[in-house]
Amino acid sequence: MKRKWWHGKVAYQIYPKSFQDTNGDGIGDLRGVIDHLDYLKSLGIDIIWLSPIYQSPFVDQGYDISDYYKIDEIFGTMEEFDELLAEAKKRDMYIIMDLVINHCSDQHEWFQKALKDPEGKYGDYFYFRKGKDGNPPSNYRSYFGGSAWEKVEGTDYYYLHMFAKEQPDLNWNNPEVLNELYTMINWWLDKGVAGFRIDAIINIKKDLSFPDYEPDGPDGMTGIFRMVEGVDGVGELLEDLKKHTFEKYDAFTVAEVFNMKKDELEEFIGDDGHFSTMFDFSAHEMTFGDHGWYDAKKVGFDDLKKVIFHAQKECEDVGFLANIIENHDEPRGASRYLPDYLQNEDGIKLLGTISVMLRGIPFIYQGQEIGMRNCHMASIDDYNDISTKNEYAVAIDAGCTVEEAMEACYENSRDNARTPMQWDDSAQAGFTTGTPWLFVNPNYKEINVKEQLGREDSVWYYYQKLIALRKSEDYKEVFTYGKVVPMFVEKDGIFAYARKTEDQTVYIITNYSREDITVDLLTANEQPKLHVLLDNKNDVCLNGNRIRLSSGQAVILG
Ligand code: TEU
Ligand code: CA
Repeated sequence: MKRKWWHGKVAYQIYPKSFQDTNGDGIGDLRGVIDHLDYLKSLGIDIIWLSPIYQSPFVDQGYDISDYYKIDEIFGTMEEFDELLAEAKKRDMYIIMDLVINHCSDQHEWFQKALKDPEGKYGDYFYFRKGKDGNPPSNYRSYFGGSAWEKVEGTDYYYLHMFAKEQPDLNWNNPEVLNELYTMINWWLDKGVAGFRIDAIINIKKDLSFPDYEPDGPDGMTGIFRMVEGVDGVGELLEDLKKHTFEKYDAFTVAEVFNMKKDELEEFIGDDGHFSTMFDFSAHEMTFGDHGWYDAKKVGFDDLKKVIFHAQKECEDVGFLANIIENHDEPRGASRYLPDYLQNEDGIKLLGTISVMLRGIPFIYQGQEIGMRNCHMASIDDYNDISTKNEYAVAIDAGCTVEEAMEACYENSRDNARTPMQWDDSAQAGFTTGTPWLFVNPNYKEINVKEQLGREDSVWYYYQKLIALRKSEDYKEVFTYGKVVPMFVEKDGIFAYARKTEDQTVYIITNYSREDITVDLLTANEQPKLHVLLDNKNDVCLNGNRIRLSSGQAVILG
């Protein structure tokens, strides 16, 4: 495998709206990010991914961009962005932007012009098609509910939107569109961003015959993912994209790709893949219900163990995954994956140990480093997210009670992870002096950065130690390049693996059961003396090669 500059780095996702407000308008801003660079540096972060900060009407929280060359004024100015780049550079940190290019906002100039003249130049920037006998061109359901085709008033035309109707899909068959996008991407790279997290990119290739499919629900429609899955050729588009942009800058790219197949991994994240890396969503994919959040499946720790090992195995000779337990679209990992009896700091540290020490690029989502949890809001009106509102409606339509539909939001809402960052125990968790744009989780009195920075055994310091160990001189080689070798896979309650290079081995062993568990690590002759490198409870019982872990204990030995 070729060595790349980003190997061995640790990344952190900032959701700018909820990170830190500095001017009292209740919305996080760039100044708030700049002010916390030292905070992130001390945690051990190298790469910062900013969720979208471009000009946007925020129908989908900035994933609907109306001008790719502007910073939205709620976040600040381009000067402040340049300042952020410069300040990050001073600290040897890298900024990556969110690249949302499957679609733009309906307020984008291109789309506004297209609406006026669907048959003109800008009409061809999008997918305008005539309806069929008074119906949309095909029976696709968008990701956020309802038809993926929106009628243009006063014409026979509909336009395609895989997400909200305010997010029209860009026509990737039009060379002019590609040219516009490549120019824009290179403009940001020239500015000094180190790369991109690439949004929803697997959706860019359409089947231009837009075939109808057998309905998969009572609405007579089929989820639009069906069309994307059924069409070949996305690879050519992605290769072209890379050649014209990222490759020239040796940029770091992390793609949002779901349901990747093993035989496509090399093409996507191999040495010369379309992307540097992509997120491992295999745990999240397990939750997909047949209909929506109301029938989402629970993922237990046994399942988590299975899918993580599976994903690691598939990639070990190919490339690196980006490992997450949560992000801005997912509930909090602590709330989602940990059993009731591990809903505490030990459990949260255990989960962090498993994720951060895997082979790949760890991505820590803001607040994960203090163990932030899901947030229960009283009514659907308190939620802001477009997807949450849709899934709630789907649940009610399917016959769920309000309580059941709310329960589905508690478990799955994207707003669970979007509540403001909890900095301290003052009003609004120190996030803002004004009224926050989204409800602050009332648990901020107990769970906040300030409290944890004042307490040596906190989740925060534990994450700091995990990262420091991962990057330490003596162990960075094995934690970066060592293979993941699953251990005790048949043993209930143990999630353990070794990281192994030719001349070094370390062990990550965790007990997620209710009971103490004793395991024998290795046969004596295979074994030099083991040292405890990290222990979330600081009391591990290591006797030769025999180790006893209490419930919720996580240790790293080397
Ligand atoms: O998400 C893409 C995507 O496929 C989502 O529908 C995802 O499956 C869902 O959020 C899970 O609940 C990306 C962004 O991460 C998301 O925030 C945006 O809403 C979406 O693209 C549209 O840009
Ligand atoms: Ca602000």
